[in-house]
Amino acid sequence: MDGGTAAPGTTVDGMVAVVCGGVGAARFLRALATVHPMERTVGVVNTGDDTVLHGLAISPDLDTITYTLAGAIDPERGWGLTDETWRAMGALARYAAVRPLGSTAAPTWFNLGDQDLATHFYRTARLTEGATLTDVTAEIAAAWHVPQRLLPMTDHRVATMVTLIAEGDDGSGGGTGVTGREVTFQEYFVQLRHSVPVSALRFDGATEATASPAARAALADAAVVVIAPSNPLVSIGPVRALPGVDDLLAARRASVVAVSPIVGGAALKGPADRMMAELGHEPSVVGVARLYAPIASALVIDPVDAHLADAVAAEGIRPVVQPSVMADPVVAADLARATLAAAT
Ligand code: FO1
Repeated sequence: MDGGTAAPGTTVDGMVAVVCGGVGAARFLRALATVHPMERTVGVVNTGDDTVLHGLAISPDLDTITYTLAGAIDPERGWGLTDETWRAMGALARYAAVRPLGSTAAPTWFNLGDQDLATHFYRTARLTEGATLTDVTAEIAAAWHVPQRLLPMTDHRVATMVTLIAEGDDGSGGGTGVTGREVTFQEYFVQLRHSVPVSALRFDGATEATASPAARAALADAAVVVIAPSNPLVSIGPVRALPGVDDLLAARRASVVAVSPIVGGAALKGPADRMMAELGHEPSVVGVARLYAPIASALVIDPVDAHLADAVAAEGIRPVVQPSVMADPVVAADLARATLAAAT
């Protein structure tokens, strides 16, 4: 474990590692920066959402976190850059109109802003030169003057794949027997606007991949590990699917604390509540507790869920009741402080 001196407002002397998805994790890291030294914070970030479009390597969760910590995120969308322009996307529409049948050239369903494109150009060029995603992520964070250490969960390709419930199938397994279509995460999330029910998830490549050495060391050596308020299935799930990660967290679960992304039975952002229900998990803090009890000793839940604290405890994880909707900076800072306190 790391040594060091506690800064005002923090209860942790050493490193804090945060297991991250996108928007929820980015906002938690931004809050954490107000109560714990940024140089002693490391984010281990989901890359199961990563995609290649126009030949460009796109890492949405890494970019959402980088842009948020740099103060450059678009606050309404929660992804992409503020004051963005979309001229390249507009120009692409010309080619989409003449694309032959069967070609996937010039996709316009995934919006890449003119300035955001520079990040994907840089990442793609450096990966082509042989740099690892870990190297490139550090370079991009440095370019944006982000002091926190941001690590992709792996340097290997892991792709979250989503099976959609087939038309006419009620998802019970006793229906038509027809398996639904499997799509990439971004096809499900952006192209289909996460509006189609899902019947299965698969993390393609995860079993052959390894956590990057830096990510593994961060999760093993940090004084405290926080599981950010991200989707437990598609944001935290891919990190947990890497060989050895769950065992590593289970072995140190006394100093692992999770923050529930489900408040009052609804997701703070995105489809986590629906997806949990569709995949047979209770869409509540109790369902979250069940998922995290093997790897975390405490779960931060919002006061609207205080009546479920005993049910959370019955799952074998200690409930910590704390306002968790990061609506303003004071609530967010208090959440970060309480989360660290819960793990020590
Ligand atoms: N989300 C959308 O809903 N629509 C988009 O067109 C879109 C583009 C996009 C471009 C770059 C980027 O880094 C993220 C982008 N996102 C977009 C967000 C995104 O893909 C999802 O929010 C995450 O993958 C889920 O964590």
